[in-house]
Amino acid sequence: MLPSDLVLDGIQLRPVAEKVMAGERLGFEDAVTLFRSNDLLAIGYLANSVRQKLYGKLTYFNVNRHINPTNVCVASCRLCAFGRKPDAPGAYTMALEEAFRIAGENWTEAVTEFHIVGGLHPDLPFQYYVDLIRGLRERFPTVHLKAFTAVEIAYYSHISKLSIREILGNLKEAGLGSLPGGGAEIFAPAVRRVICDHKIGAYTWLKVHRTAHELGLHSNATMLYGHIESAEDRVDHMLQLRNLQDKTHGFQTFIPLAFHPANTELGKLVPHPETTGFTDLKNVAISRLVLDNFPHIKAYWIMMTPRVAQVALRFGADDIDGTVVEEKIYHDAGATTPQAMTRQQLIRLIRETGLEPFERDTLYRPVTRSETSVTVRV
Ligand code: V47
Repeated sequence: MLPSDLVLDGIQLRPVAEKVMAGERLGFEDAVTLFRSNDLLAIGYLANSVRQKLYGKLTYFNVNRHINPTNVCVASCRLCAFGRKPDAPGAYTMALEEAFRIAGENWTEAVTEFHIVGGLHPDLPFQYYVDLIRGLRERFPTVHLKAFTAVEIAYYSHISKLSIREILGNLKEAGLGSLPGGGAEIFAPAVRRVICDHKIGAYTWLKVHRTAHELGLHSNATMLYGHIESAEDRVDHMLQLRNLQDKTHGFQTFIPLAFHPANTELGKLVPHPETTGFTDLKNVAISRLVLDNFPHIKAYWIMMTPRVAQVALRFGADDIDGTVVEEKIYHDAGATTPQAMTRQQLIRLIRETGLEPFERDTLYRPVTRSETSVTVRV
C-alpha cells in the first residue's frame, strides 16, 4: 500500500498513483509530473507493482554477443564517441571473414543472439551487410541476428536507392531476425539538431520500425537521456513510441539509455556530469508506467552499471540484457563497467533481489541448457 500522503517537495503524486493503480493510461501531464517529482520510492513502488502484475518474479536475461563491424561513420553526432572518420586513428572496418571469426570468439557459453550495429560507412555497399547477415546465418544457424539500427537501415536505403521496405525485406531474407532499438535518442527536433544533427529524424526512425513490424520483424526502442533534453522532451519521445506501438504491437522492449559524456563533442559543448543512480532509476520506473503497451523494460547493465541495473529490477525493469562479451559504444564514451558478464554473474545479480532468472532468446522464448546443448522452446 502507498502512504496516504503522496506529496514530496510540493508535488502531488496521488492522482497519478490512482490512475496507475486503476490500470488507466497516463497522459502527457501525468508523465511530466512523475519526472518533476523526487518521490523515487513512490514512483518505484508503482512501477514495480505494474512489473509484478505482468511477470511476477520472472526476470529476463540472455546470452548474447555484440559485434560492431565498423566504427567508420559519415555522421558526426555530438553525442557519440564511437564513430570515426575513415582515416582517423582507431578507425576500423572488418572484412567479412574477420567478422565471422570474431562472432565465434570469446563466448563463455553458447550465445543465442548476435547484436550487430555499426557506423554509416561511406564506401561499403549494401551488399556487404546482406553478405554479413547471410554468412552469420550459415555459420551460426541457431543464433538470432538482431541487427542494424533504424539509422543504418535508412542509410542503406539512401546509398542503394532501394526503399526501406526493400532493404528490410532483403535483410530478412538473408537471415535478419529483429532490429535493435538504437538511434532514437530524443525525437524532439530542437534537441536532435544539437546532439545528432546528421541523423534521421523521428519520422524516418518510426517509419523504419513501422515497416519492420509490417514485415513481421520485432524491434526494440531506446531513449537517450541525461544531456540537454527536458522532461517534456522525454515524455513526448515515449508517447510517440507508445502511439506507434498501439498501431503495430511490434516493439518488444524499451531501453532507457543514460548519456555518457566522455570523449564526445556534446560533453565538451555542454559540460555536465554523468547521470546518477537516482536519475537512472527514475527513468526506468517512469518508462514502465508510461509505456503500458511495451511488453518489456530493460535495465541495460553496461550503461547503468550492474549495481544500479540490479536495483532497477525492483523499479519496473524486467530484463537486464545479456553477457554482451565485447561492448564498444559505451566504453569509447568512458563507461567503466566490465565489457562482459558471465551467465552465472547475471543469474546471481537477479537472484539476490529475490527475483527468478529466466533465460530468454531474443523473442523472449525460454532457453534451456544442458552440458552439451542449448534449446529454445518455441
Ligand atoms: O543509439 C551512443 C547510444 C545507442 C552514446 O535493442 C550513447 O536490445 C550514451 O541502442 N552515451 C546504441 N549513449 C545502443 C543501443 C542498445 C543497447 C543495448 C541493447 C539494445 C537493444 C540497444 O547507444 C545509440 C545511442 O543512443 N549512445 N553514444 C554515449 N556517448
